[in-house]
Amino acid sequence: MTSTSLPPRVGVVMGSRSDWETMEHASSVLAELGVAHEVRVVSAHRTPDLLFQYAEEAVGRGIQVIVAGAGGAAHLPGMLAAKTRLPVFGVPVQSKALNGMDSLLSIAQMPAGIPVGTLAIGRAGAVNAGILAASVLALHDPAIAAALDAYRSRQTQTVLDNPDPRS
Ligand code: RP5
Repeated sequence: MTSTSLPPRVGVVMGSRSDWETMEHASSVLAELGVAHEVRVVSAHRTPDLLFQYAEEAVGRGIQVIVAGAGGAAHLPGMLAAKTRLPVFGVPVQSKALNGMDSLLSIAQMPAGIPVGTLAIGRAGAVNAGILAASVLALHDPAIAAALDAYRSRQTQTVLDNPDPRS
């Protein structure tokens, strides 16, 4: 699935269909910012060969940033980063057993030399991973830069317009 008919520039991948409830927030904000992206389930443990293939082919397919979400033994972002030089932003999915602390530590504690930019657990992390991916593309894309500026202005104005938390 791609968000537009344009070739995807961001790959939003996740370890399981069950991660979509979290990762759809990354996809939504990318769509809002006009960033062509694809969405895929790629499991580090259940489909390891697909993981390697995805990472190895990503640059050649025009993907410029990868947003990867996983929960529990969340090895997907780190293994993608091990196999591609593209920036990888990792989203720790909130696991049932340990509330996402397992996911967070699995994604954050990478060895020196293979970085994963690790976001917050859950929805906030997914939204911010999408925004960060757009920010990277905005360095060389004026339309995405303008969309990001407008997004931030709307967000600020919404807070300013609603100062009373009781109403
Ligand atoms: C991880 O295991 C996935 O990223 C998911 O968060 C977790 C559970 O997967 P399911 O058993 O729901 O498919 O690999």
